[in-house]
Amino acid sequence: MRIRTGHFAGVLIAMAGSALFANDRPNVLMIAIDDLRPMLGCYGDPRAVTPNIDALAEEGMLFERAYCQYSKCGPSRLSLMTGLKPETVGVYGHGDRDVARFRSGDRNVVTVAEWLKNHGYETRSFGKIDHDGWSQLRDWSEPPSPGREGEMLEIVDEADPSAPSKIAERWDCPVMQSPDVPDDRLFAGRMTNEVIAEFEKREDERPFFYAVGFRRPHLPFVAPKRYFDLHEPDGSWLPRNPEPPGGVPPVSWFSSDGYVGGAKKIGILIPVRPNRQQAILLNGYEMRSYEGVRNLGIIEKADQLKLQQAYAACVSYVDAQIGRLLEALKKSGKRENTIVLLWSDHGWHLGELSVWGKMTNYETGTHVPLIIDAPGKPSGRTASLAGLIDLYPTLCDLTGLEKPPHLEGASLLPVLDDPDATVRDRVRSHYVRYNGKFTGDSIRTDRYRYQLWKNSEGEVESEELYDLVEDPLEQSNLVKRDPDKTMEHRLMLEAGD
Ligand SMILES: [Ca+2]
Repeated sequence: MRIRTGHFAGVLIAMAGSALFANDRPNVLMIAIDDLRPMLGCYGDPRAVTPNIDALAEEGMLFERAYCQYSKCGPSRLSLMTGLKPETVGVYGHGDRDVARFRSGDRNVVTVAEWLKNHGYETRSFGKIDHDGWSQLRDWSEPPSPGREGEMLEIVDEADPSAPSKIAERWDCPVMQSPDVPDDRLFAGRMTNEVIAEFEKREDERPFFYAVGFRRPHLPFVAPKRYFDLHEPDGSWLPRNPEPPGGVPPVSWFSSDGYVGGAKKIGILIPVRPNRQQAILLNGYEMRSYEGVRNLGIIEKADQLKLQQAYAACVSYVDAQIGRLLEALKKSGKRENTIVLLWSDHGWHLGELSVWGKMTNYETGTHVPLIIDAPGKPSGRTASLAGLIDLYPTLCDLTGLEKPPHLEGASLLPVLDDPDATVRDRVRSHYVRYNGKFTGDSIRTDRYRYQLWKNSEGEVESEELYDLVEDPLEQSNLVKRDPDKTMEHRLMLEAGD
C-alpha cells in the first residue's frame, strides 16, 4: 500500500514547525560515506568489522532497503541535497560543464543545507558532501572544508611512509596501499580531528547542521595497515554471481562507458556496443584505471581477495573515525538533541555480475546503508522501501520545518515512528550511459527489481525483471516467463512516482 501525506497532515506539520523556536530545534550530524555498499555488521555482512556504525544502528533506525537514485557520486548527491530526482536535475557528469549547467539552470533550487541555514541553523560542510568542486557557498555558514584539491587520490610515499601524504596522478595511482601510519596521516583521520575540534570549541547558540563526508571506501583503497590486519578474506568472500544474467545485453551491466577516453590513451578500445565476452573482459574500468589491476581480462581470484580485503579495510578505517566523531559529540553534551543520519551515495559491486565498481541499476549498484537516529524516536530496523531523495523531506519533518514545494521525495517520518509503516511502494533509480546514447530506469518494488534501458531513439535495448525473493543474486531475467508481472512493473515505471 502506498501512503501519501495528505494536505491536512502537511498543514499540521507546518503548524508544529512554526511553534518551535529556532534554538529549540534538534542539531543534525549528517555522515556521508563515499561508495559504501552495506558491507557493515549491522547489515548482516560477516566480512565487516564495523563496531561503531553497528552501535549507531542499535540506537537508531536501520533501513534495510534503502536505494540511491543514481549510482554515481555527483548526480546521487545532487539529488539528495536538492530533493529532486536526477532526471529532474538533468546533470549526469562530473565535469565543469555539468556544474555550470546546474548552477545556471532553474533546478538550482534551495538545498537542504541552505533551507536549514535559512531557518536559523549553523551549517557546515567537511570533506566530500557535494561532488568535489560542486559545493555552493550559499549553502554553508562558512566556506566548506573539503580538504586538498584531488584529496580522493591521497596516497603515501611508499619509500617514506612517515612523510606527509601526497596526491597521486590519475591513471598512475596505486589501487590500494596499507601504510603503517597513524589514522590522521590520511584524510579521514585528519578531517575527523577537524570536526572534533569544532565540537570542542563551539559556542554558537544556533542549532547546527554538520555534514561530514568520508572519501573512503572510494578508490584508491588506502587505509592504515592495522585495518587491513582486521580482515582475512577466504574463498567465501568471492561473489556467488560473478557472471551477468544470461541473455541480458551489456548496456545494463557494462559500467566502463565513462572511461573510454582514458582507456584509449593506454591503447584499450572500449566499444559502445561490446559483445558479452568483450564487456566482461573490459568491465569495471573505474578500478582498472588504477595501477596494480589488470587493464583487460578477468581479475584473478587471489587479486579479488586482496581488493576485497582493501575495501573492507577502508570501511573499518572510516568506521573507527565515526566512532571518534560520535564520542566527541557525546562529550559536547549535544548527543541527546542531535539527529544522526548516515548514508552512502550508492552501492558498489565487488565482482558481482562481472562489475568492479558502481554505475549499474542492479541491487548491488543501488542498495545503500541508511541509518537515522532521531531524538525521541524508537530504535529498530525497517524493511520499508526508502530512497536517498527522501532525506530532505525527512529532515524537514524531524527539525519541525515546513517543506519547500519543489521536493520530489517522501518523508520517512511515519517509518521512524513505526518501522512497519511504508511511505512508498517503489524506489526509482536512473542511469545514463555514453552521454545519452542509452538511458536506464529501474524500480525496486517490495519483491522485484525491474529495469528498462532505451537508446536515444527511444527503442528498448534491455528489459529485465528479477524476483528478489527467489533470485536475490539477479541471475534469472523473468521478462519472457512472466509477461504479466513484467507489464505491471513497466506500467509502474512509466507512471512515475
Ligand atoms: Ca560515490
